[in-house]
Amino acid sequence: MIPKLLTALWQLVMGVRTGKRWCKRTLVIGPSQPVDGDSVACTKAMINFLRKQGLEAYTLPTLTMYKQIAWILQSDDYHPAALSAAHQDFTVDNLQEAFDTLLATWRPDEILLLDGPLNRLGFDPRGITVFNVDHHIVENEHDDRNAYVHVAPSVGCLLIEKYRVFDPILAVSILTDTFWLRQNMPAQAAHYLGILSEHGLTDDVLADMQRKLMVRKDAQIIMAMNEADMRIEGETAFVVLKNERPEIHRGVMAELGYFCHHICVVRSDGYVSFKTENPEIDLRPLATKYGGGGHKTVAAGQLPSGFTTDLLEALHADFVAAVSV
Ligand SMILES: [Mn+2]
Repeated sequence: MIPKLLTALWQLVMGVRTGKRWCKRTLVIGPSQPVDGDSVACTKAMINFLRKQGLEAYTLPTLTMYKQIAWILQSDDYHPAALSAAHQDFTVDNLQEAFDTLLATWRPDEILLLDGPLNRLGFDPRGITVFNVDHHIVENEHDDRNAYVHVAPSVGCLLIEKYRVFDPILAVSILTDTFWLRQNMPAQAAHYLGILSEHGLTDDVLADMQRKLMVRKDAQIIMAMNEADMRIEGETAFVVLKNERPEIHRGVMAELGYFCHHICVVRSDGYVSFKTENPEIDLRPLATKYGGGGHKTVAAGQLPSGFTTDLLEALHADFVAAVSV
């Protein structure tokens, strides 16, 4: 147990040093989707960081979880109250319900939303303040009472740079969002890995993390591609899946990356991923038009439920136009 006085002193010092005073009770979460190695690793790092100083921190169950990253969070990262309706893999069908159940027992002073904008929170925070740390720039960078939104390879890099969180697990955040230092500011990312290596990220730890991240692929990915509407023209792939599983969608994106430069994959529930290898192309206007946002060369959108074939055709035409430069 850390004496209350020390905790208060630390809160004060960090407040002056980083511009952020951490609360007594924080609920640390990622966006409702996508759940990925950045949001989950950052969640874990922040829980460790806050608890080390004698503060209370928990996360909420998520709507989805992947084998690759399921090892990062353990049961004690969740408040027992929030787990009452959760499945064995700590997922729930209804985030609002999980949050409301938690509130009945444990009310956080603040919700810390990592790696996604406020509109991806996925539930009504019931009046609790949300502080947002994100590297997806929708309009402008922010550094104020409600948010720290800044360009970076991953949110993990922002936690390192701005908030002096040096948990080795943040290597997962960096590897995930840069596709193993291949894109999205890879040299910057290497710089942040260097900082982590001075704070406990050893060769063994990093090798072990990578082994855990590289699990065998799901053969359902092949099946999903087989039954999808696949339009491949030259270097451009436009694919409409009959499947709505996020991990299958991600797998299909990854497979197509071996063959195509420009990829758009629509999930059966309307979630759309956009990706291009051409750094001259900006996919954000397209993603914004289709209800989403993201990075210049990797973005996502959301079609309304029950979307029509007309909308799909319009999306196809807009995507082809956006990548034809
Ligand atoms: Mn991210």
